[in-house]
Amino acid sequence: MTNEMFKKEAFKKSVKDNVKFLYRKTIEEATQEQIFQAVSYSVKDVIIDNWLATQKAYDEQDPKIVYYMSMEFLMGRALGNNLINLCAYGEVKEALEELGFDLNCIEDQEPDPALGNGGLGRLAACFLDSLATLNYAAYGCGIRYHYGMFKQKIQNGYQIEVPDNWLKNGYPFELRRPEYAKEVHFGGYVRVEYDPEKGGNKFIHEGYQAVKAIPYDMPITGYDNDVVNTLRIWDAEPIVDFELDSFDKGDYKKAVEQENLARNIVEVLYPNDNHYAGKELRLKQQYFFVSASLQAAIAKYKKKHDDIHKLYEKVTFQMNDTHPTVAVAELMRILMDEEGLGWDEAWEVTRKSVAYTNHTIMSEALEKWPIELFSRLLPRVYQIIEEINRRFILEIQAKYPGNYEKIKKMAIIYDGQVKMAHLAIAAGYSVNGVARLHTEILKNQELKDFYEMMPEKFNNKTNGITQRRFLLHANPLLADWITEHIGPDWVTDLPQLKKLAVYADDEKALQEFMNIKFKNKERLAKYILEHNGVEVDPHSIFDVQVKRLHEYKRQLLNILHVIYLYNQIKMHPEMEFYPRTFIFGAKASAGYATAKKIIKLINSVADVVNNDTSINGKIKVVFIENYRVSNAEWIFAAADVSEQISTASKEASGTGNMKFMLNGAPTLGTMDGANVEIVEEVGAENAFIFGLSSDEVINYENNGGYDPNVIYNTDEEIRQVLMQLINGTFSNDTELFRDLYDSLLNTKNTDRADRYFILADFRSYADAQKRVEAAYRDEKGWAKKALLNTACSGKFTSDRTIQEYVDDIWHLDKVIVRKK
Ligand code: 26Q
Repeated sequence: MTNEMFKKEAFKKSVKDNVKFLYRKTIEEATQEQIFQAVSYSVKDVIIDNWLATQKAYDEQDPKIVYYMSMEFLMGRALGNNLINLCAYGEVKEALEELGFDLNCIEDQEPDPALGNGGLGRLAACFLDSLATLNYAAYGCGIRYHYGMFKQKIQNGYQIEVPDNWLKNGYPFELRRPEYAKEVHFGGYVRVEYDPEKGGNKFIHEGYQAVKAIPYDMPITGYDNDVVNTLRIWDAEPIVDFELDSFDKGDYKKAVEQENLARNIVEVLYPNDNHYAGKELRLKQQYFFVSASLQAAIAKYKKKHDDIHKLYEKVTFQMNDTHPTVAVAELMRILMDEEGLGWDEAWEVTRKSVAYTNHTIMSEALEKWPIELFSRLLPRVYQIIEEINRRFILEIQAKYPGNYEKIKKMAIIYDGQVKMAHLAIAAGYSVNGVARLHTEILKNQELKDFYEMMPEKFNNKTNGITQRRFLLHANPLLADWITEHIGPDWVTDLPQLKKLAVYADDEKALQEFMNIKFKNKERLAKYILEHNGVEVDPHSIFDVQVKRLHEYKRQLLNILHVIYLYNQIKMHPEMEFYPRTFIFGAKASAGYATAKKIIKLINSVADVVNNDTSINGKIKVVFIENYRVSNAEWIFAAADVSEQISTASKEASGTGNMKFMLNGAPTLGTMDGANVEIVEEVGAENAFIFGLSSDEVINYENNGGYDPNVIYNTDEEIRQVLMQLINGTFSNDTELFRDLYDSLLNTKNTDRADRYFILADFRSYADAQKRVEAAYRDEKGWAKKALLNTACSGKFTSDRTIQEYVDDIWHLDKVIVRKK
């Protein structure tokens, strides 16, 4: 208990008052949704005091600030998380019980803010939690999309996308700040004029369209430390007629165009994950929030400091992938055109202020913008990128005289395209990957030339997750049990979990640990029955793969293996088989046909297998609709097996893998991304590893030599599984899954058959699954593995990741907040 307001009686009164003021109702008359609003306002009341106190502390102590620039923040619900971090969850739960409400149901009224796709967006959210908890001054900078990630409905086995109108009832945890609005300009042209005062040219941007960027602030509470940082997301509003430049007054066409621009720009999140779509509107979104955020950061700096040359001493911008990389040129523009710096001075400030994180080596995710589009939309910014490119090429030439290959491979502008990763690396003072293996692949393969030229910029920051949301909130039974055994310090010091290792052979402790897992499985089974109408047995093994649907993540391998097991059971009914529930959850990008087909396949297999009484319920297949942060919390807590089966080298890190581990589910996976480090922490005997190594995959990719048809022709059981895709076993329409079949065996639509090495890894995967089953039969042995996974997960807290960013990249100062 840290707050007076959370004294139960005061809190109850506050909720009643809010219901009265907001809705003119009594507690008895209010709907659950209205209670949610009222409770949230009561909580916000407390947060606001801490928020003011934090900003005052920052004002007084003047710490360096990190601006985490990201197109995505996958925050998930705020109410429960805020109560956890304010250490008021228990108190509020009791207060609401006394008023006749269940906090869980109230939490369930909150829309699940999904301003992100998957890993990259959720990482940004975990980082904000850790930054606040570790007492660092930070802003998240992003976009207030009116529609976030779509809601997924499954109809007849197909994914249907439903718009997610999360702002419909008003969102209680945001604060509109119109007094900090900024203007952002698009299009037009640049006029060059001699400026006698400057003794040089002046660049004047004219004929542009303008939108007003209005910030909305969301509080980010630290855990038990009174810190409240800010996520600032920008909305767009038209510039109304009386605000137009005198030049444009009465220009009706322009007024309409500007209004449309403002309406479109923040309308919706692009639902692409690990896939680049070169859409003009996407570039508008990027520039919109980057420009507004930089303007705000510089204005804030200038309030306290008069020397803009030293901006980097107090400010640093971290670019979450290349999506905000236009920041490099926009910062140059502001420093030169608005602050009056010369090129060299501006470049010095810029290159000391921006840093870049790479999240993918998938070539289809690399951002390249056509020059035509870029220069038309952002003429002045494009000019600046041209000059950065010109100077960068000179540097390359100086280092590698006569080597034109290098220029071809490394230039920022080449082949009619602007390459955002090259811009980010040329300008940034730090370039990092997100897991050890990923960073090594960047250095030795994808970004080899850049690493050779500027090795000092490259570093690794293995991802992490916040245990406050993914254990303390998601799994209260396990959280309490851990605290009973090792005390509460793990909440802010996750490596303390190591102390649980002494219970690895303690039968009572193991029994309790597995009882908690069972209760969580019952909770999930109930959810699945309510939401999917499928009955699953909590005694069965819960084998879970939840993540975005992507071919490289290989949900297809998983479901093909399910078909294989089904065949085995049908063929050998007497065979020993431990009942298994295969749980999937995944959204496919709306335009990704193969991904959508895989969802249909999973649901078709589920229909056949779940309704085949001859297998006695030994296998159940469940596709959880609308996988998102809120149901993820329940799913991780209930998992026995964590499926992390990406083609080695393709998954930069993964973070779901860490959430499963934290909740005591051993990894069944390839040596990819952070799986490598998970195995290193927990020991190979407590994980189930299979498949080609990243070196082997990369070698095949570079030199050829892999032919899935050889496997097809020699392995009868695999051939049977593939035949069943096109012989009517799972659909009367034998053509329905033909594309999936083809993708594995022939090169009709792609340059390579089985791009993701599914057949290559199939046998090895099936063997690993056998080992899982054998291990699970040994009850005590499994409990020990599960417990050791939790005990060894300490490294994967985002608190550790953030501390590494602070020590090696950002160099921030801790700030202590004292109230009153
Ligand atoms: C780019 C251009 C246009 C439209 C969309 C995009 C786009 C959007 C999202 C490109 C990529 C993404 C998302 C990438 C992502 O989530 N990567 C994941 O990042 C995680 C956090 O580092 C890693 O754990 C995952 O391995 C990685 O896949």
